[in-house]
Amino acid sequence: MRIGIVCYPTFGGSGVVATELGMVLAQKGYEIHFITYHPPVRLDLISSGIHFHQVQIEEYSLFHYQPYELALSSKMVQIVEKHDLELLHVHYAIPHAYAAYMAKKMLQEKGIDIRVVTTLHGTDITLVGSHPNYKTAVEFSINHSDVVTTVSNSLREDTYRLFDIKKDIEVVYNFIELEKYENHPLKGADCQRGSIATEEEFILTHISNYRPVKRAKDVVRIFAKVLEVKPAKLILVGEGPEMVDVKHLARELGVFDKIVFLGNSTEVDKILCYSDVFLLPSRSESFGLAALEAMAARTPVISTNTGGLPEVNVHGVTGFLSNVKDVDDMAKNALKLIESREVLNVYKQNALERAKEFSIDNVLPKYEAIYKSLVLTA
Ligand code: GMT
Repeated sequence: MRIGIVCYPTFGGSGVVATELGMVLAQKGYEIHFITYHPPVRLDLISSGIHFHQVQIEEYSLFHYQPYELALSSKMVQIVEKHDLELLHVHYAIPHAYAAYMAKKMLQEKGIDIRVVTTLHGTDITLVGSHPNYKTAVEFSINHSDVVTTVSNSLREDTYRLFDIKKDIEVVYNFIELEKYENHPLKGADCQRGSIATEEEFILTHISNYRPVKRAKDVVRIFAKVLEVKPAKLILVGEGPEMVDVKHLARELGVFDKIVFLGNSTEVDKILCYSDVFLLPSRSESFGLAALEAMAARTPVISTNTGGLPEVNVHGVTGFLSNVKDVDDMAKNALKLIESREVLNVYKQNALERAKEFSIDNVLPKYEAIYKSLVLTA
């Protein structure tokens, strides 16, 4: 099957899911065409079955905003025609589902019936998509996709609650490629923790894009409370608008020197290999792919109980859930996890066992069934 995948090529979870899905499909013999403005960060371009088509924007001074949707939908039409694609799978509604609808209409004029799957990822519904400035177009493009999926039950409910949706929405959870973690070259070789922390220190980790929705300053507050009781280090991975405030707060609380700032990284699996506790105190989170990646690396999770997080992180088993902003509770729970190495090892094993339920082997057949149902009825 020949499939076009449209996504954001950045470090965000939706782009990661789209990229990893495309790469696994290509390994299974699908012909995968990524259509984005930049090669996706986790894309291995030199692998068979993977093609990349860059959406280029002509800068024209008349425009205050360059018309990306026009360039994207034009590119989709060209690539569908040139490579005889059978289906477009767009990740993140804004503006991908809208551009796909336009491409579909343009292709219809040429006698081509392209099927469109839209996967909703989170903020395209909760924070951005339902804003009155975008809602009409987002609702329209969801209703005109052939199949709509969400990455959790919680996001499915949010979509029905926030929009007037006339279609069935199917939940297809995010997935993990466990082999990446299980066969990691560093596994069993103690992950060179020594380069990050002393033997007595526990390692807490947070990975995000440091947008306000992640509440990254709560990570520093939790860490400061943990440090009052246990020796520890905090690894911060990623970059984003709140990083300056995070550093400022870390200095204010006197914990700056105990934090390792790693910036954006494509080696998340190696970093998680060092970690003892993963912190995700988000205000809103449709799924929490970063938490799942941590669990796959045997790292239990301290998170909020918002959105889809309770569908991933099981309270008291793979970590703990707390109310948004309840820093005291999250710190208390983190201390429960690291009470002793023996206790921590139990949670670590539970985290891995839970992650296995989201293995690509369980999730991929769901996407494949959707693709087949659409292409065979075309
Ligand atoms: O969390 C972000 O800011 C990035 C965002 C994205 O769209 O790339 O992540 C969303 O999609 C991920 C993949 O499905 C989910 O795991 C994240 O929970 C979701 N983020 C939010 O809902 C805030």
